[in-house]
Amino acid sequence: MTSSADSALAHDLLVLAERAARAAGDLIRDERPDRLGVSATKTSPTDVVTVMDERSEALLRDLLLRERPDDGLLGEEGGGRAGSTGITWVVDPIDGTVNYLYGLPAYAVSVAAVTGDVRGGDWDVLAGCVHNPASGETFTAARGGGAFLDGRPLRVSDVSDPAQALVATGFGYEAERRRRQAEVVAAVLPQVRDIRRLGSAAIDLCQVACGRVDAYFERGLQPWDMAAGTLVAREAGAIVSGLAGAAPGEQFVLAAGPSLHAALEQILAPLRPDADAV
Ligand code: LIP
Repeated sequence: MTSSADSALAHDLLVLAERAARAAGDLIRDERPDRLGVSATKTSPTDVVTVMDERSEALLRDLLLRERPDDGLLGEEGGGRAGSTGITWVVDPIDGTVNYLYGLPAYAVSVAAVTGDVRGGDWDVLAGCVHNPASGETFTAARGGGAFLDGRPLRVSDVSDPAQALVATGFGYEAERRRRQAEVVAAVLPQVRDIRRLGSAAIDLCQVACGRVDAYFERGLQPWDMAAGTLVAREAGAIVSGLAGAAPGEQFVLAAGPSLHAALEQILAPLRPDADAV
């Protein structure tokens, strides 16, 4: 992002992203039925979809494409729609669906405007918003414009020693992957301050951005889980990558401040957290 025109576009996209995320957040918070059920499952019987996931994504789709009808859109619950502007909206209508289903206040609406090949993994985020309607917290970032929590600028922590690091992580829904992920966490746990498992990648990445955790890693994230949160974390000074210089993506994501990232990667890499079988 270099020119003032690029910055102006990123700002305009961020304004729309935040408006959409807040509107969807109000919907899922205020219209959550007392007896919320599971309307479908995906990769496993515990990978659930609720009617509110579907309603939230419909609201996001309608609002974003009403304002920008020629953009593309990729949502967790509705597949994709190609656009002609080069900009694709990547949305997670409820990130942390299981938390939402159980009434745990750690879920978010994640909205990002990206350019490039989203499905192919070669994409850049221009603007992103992660809104937690339960807490009311809204994380925002425009490319090159910094990261903010409710308008206050964010900076990652300066922890450099893994033994002092509070590290967030998450797990997939399939048993065999969870078994491997548990092996990785068991090996990491004695080498760090502690582990946190919040249940939403979008929120985890934003916690790195504001220093509430010092690092976050996970295997298996989809573009909608991570697009907005990755920009927020990077704009707050985090390095967000895969392993060995790879781009962050479904294979693996590690987000940490620059003084911690390499030391934590040295702990993680030998454990092969980017592989389901070793
Ligand atoms: C969630 C991710 C989280 C992961 C959970 C789940 P969902 O996304 O944000 O990082 O650990 O297992 O995949 O399914 O709530 O949209």
